[in-house]
Amino acid sequence: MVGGGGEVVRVQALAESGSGSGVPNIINVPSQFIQPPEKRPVLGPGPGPGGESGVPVVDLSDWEGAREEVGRACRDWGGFQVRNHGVGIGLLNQMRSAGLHLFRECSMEEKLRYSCDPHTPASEGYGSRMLQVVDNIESVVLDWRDYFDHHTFPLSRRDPTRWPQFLPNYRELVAAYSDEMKKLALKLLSLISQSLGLPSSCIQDKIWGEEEEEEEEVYQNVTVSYYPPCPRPDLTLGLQPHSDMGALTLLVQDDVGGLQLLKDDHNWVTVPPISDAILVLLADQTEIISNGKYRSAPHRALTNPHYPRLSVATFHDPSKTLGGLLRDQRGDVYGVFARRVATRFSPEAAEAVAVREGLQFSIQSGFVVHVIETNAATVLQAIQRRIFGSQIAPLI
Ligand SMILES: O=C(O)CCC(=O)C(=O)O
Repeated sequence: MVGGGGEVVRVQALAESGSGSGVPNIINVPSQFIQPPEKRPVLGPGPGPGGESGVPVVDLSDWEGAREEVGRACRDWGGFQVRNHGVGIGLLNQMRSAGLHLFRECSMEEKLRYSCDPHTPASEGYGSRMLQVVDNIESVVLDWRDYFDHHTFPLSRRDPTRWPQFLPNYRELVAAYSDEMKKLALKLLSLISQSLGLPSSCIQDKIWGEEEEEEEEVYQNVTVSYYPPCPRPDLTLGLQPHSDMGALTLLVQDDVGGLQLLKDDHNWVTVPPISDAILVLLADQTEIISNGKYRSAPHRALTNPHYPRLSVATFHDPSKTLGGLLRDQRGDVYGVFARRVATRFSPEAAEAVAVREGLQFSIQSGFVVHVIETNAATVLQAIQRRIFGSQIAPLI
């Protein structure tokens, strides 16, 4: 996190301050972490590992059956867990365990050698707060989380020397994990395309280019998040509500639990940890590209007073250059999208939107981030002009 004076304070160090033993020790949380009353979570027991919550679980070993279930889950939830996904449980466990090791066993000095630049959006490395464009940094409520972000695709962005070496095979492990997640993301996008009645490579081609260009066009980041135990889970959030801005996120969590999906715009539902499952989250560009037929999944992370929690999120983002927006003949889907996004974000987040050239939404690395304009025509024109040029290829 960036303090008022611009200094970076690590949440883990804060949580453990005073104990001298690496054990959580603080009793109260600093005011910067306290959510306003309307944002505070209502805490309940929640489903335990493998418990029932309603979040769909899809078995990918039955491809035909999966297509329909995936379509329903994308429409109703924007997210679902998958099993029999083809990624070895051993690899998932190794990544979880290495992530925990990174935060629990590596010295702060070692982690700080890989600090990301707190002033540059989406910079790689050890961080404590995702950069938002804000007028008043003091007004932002901070997340109870530290993270380590790895840039993994395209390969021209992948530089393992920027990743720590605290385990002899850590760099190879992250590279192998990234490769497997990319394969799964491609499989899932083809299933999602088919579930929309489209040819299987349709969405993939739109967002990542035709096959021969693919290596250079997939943008992928692997982010390991660490949520230290927090003495006031009723007042704080590990991660504030947001939907991801790219195409598809694949998330693996440990068995502590705390991730929630927003169902029907008002009901926070805990995603039960399932050790061999991977959570698939549709992101904003998939909502846009599906003409709003499928939705991106707003989600947040709770804190808890007893255990540190770990997750590994792999973000897949569209290439920066392609045009693939779907045209909606009625012209109002983008209005629906804009209204949903506008109500989803906090006033602070909305304030954080950089308004450029009079457009009521912000662009980061070529993507629409927060749309706060509710006029469909303006949004559509703005997206066309700023991202996709005048060539818009209808898909549905
Ligand atoms: O830790 C989690 O479960 C959620 C992580 C997440 O949403 C993110 O990194 O954007």
